[in-house]
Amino acid sequence: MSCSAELLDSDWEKLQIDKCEGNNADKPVEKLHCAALDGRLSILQQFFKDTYDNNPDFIVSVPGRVNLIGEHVDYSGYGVIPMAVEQRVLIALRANGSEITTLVNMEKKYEKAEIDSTFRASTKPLWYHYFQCGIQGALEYSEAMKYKGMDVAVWGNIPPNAGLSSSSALVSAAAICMFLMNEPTVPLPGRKELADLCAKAERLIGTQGGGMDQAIAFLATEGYAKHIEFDPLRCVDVQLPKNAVFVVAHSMVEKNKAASNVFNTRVEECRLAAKCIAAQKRLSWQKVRTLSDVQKMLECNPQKMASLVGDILSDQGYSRDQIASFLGISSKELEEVYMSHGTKDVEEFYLKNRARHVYQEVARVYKFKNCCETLPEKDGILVLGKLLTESHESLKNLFECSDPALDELVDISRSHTLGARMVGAGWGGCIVALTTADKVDQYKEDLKRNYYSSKGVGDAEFGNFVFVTRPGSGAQIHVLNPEKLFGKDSGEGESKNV
Ligand code: ADP
Ligand code: NG1
Repeated sequence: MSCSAELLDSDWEKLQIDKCEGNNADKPVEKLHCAALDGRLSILQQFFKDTYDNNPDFIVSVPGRVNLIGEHVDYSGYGVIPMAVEQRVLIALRANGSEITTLVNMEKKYEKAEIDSTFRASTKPLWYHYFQCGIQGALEYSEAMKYKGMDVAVWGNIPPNAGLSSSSALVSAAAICMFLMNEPTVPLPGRKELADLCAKAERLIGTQGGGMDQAIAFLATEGYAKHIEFDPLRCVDVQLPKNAVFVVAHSMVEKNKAASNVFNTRVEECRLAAKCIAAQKRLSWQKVRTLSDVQKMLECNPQKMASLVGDILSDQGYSRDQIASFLGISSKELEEVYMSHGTKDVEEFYLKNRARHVYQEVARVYKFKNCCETLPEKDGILVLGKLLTESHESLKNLFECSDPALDELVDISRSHTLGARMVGAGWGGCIVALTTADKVDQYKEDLKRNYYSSKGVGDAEFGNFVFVTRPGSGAQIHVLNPEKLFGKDSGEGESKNV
């Protein structure tokens, strides 16, 4: 089986996942009892004490992630290969015996908030709305779950609005907090269950994302990337080539996905493309929700689907009327039954290029995994780099979710890396580049000279924008009050510096 060539039909099946393995996916997040904290944990503990004049009972810690390959495919039902990053959201908490939760943040730009058990989505999401999503998700878990007020202090160091999943880390950590408040009456669910619950919960903010971010937040294994597939959630560790070094570079353009409809428009375009392909193939398109649904119905592999899309759909943008006539229904029915409200002001939907991106990107996910598993490191890393570059071209030209700043960073990266691409939803945020240890310093110098110096970034701040990243661990709970060590999975553990 060759990595750069087409995958054979038998390869597709072999590369799919049939189980959820590694890192105790069915077990709850373990509790680490720590007599003394250091690093960021102890700074947050002190901040909590100064604010509330009391010790926190717990500190919940959830990582951000960098997605290595499989961008904008999770909500179409397809797998991804992300890894957790070192940067994490930390939440210190203690029950306060009231109906009100007080939230303070170590960063001044996030204002203090007081919230109760109610939550209504807003078109201008505030930071604590993400916390409320997590709370709502936890409360929906079972009738036995009860809202309980907490004193909370938050400290995150995942660059926000940058495609590294800061929002999902916050949502996921908040859900854990509400479960901790309900122990021992309701025991903590397993990591997989929590990941599904938090993926659903984050949609309350208004964006219709897939489940990638919450899945890696809970299921990450230190030292490994993860191949994750959905419906149902399955995952397997991916050993990256030992000589591969991944560098993240922030474009300094921030994009809050929930504050505009660009993300949901892509979700809608993929859904409508799937329905139109199904209609043209005389399948019952009403049942089709995702590009993965129609691919399975047609029994074609994703690579073949990518070329089939070219025969069925046109390059032009489709109006609502054109899509309705494609499906043989009225525009009113299309809008009322099959479209979401968030895209009401969108006039044209680009179905062909969005679907082509998805099917080709899915092929790249399987090739990436296959390379990690089968190719010698020296050859494998070259192919991985090529896959990253192809992915970026596709996100830029077919999915149209890049940004000139991201394209510039990818261009600068060409000479010192094996490949680079934008990461996360896009329209700003970060790139991830693949290189080797001997090239990292020169690459960073290049970035500094050609990108960051003109933006006024000095040496002291440079590390906040450009950093080497290694696969980190999933969510953790640090128990500061030994009386709160409920549950048979709890036990002594070591709290690491974070
Ligand atoms: P990302 O790609 O980082 O997940 P989103 O646009 O989905 O970006 O969400 C980012 C939002 O999450 C921020 O605008 C902020 O409201 C919230 N957020 C992220 N990190 C923090 C933090 N450390 N403290 C408070 N809120 C945060
Ligand atoms: P970011 O960029 O971290 O918000 C979003 C979605 C993912 C996935 C990627 C694109 C959410 C919470 N996250 O990630 O599910 O669709 O975009 O691959 O919606």
